[in-house]
Amino acid sequence: MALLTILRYPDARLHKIAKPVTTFDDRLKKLVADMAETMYDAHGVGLAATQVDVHEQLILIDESDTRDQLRVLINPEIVWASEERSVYDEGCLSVPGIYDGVERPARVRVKAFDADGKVQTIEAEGLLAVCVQHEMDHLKGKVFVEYLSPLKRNRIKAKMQKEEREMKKERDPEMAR
Ligand code: K1U
Ligand code: ZN
Repeated sequence: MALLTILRYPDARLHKIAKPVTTFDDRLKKLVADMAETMYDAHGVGLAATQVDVHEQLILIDESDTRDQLRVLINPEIVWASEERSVYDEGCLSVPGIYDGVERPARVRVKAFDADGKVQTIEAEGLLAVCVQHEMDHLKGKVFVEYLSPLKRNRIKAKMQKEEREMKKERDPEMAR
């Protein structure tokens, strides 16, 4: 297994549209294993392939307290969403340290394949419903900060760009001179 690099907002690759998975082979299983290691290492509840620069419709979620209930959703589709909506303070491994309220349908029914190509239907509410919708947005090239006001989004972008410059300087002190 291997730890993968998580793209950080405002990296343009986070806005690419993911393509459907067509082959359920060992390459896909290795990608799932590497993404799971990366998600658990980063203490995330979810991870979309887009975030590790793989533009295929694959998301992982583990919302359990025990961190041993991995869900693998391939080519996920929302087949039903409740009219009732709820607001949740979302976070994102691609926008570390930023949390803000996003309103979405409170419950969703999702159809997806697992890593063996078997169809599954998931009835999601609470954190699972939030996370499924957040990760599916990643596959469409959308980051949760795009739900926030332009003022908030621009502040977040500036903060992330400043952090990126500081991290670059730490990696290459020559840049600081
Ligand atoms: O980067 C990601 O897409 C993963 C993201 C999933 C998510 C969690 C909660 C709300 C929306 C999306 C995270 O794992 S964020 C970090 C986190 O561990 C967390 C944040 C808020 C609540 C619970 C967990
Ligand atoms: Zn995210």
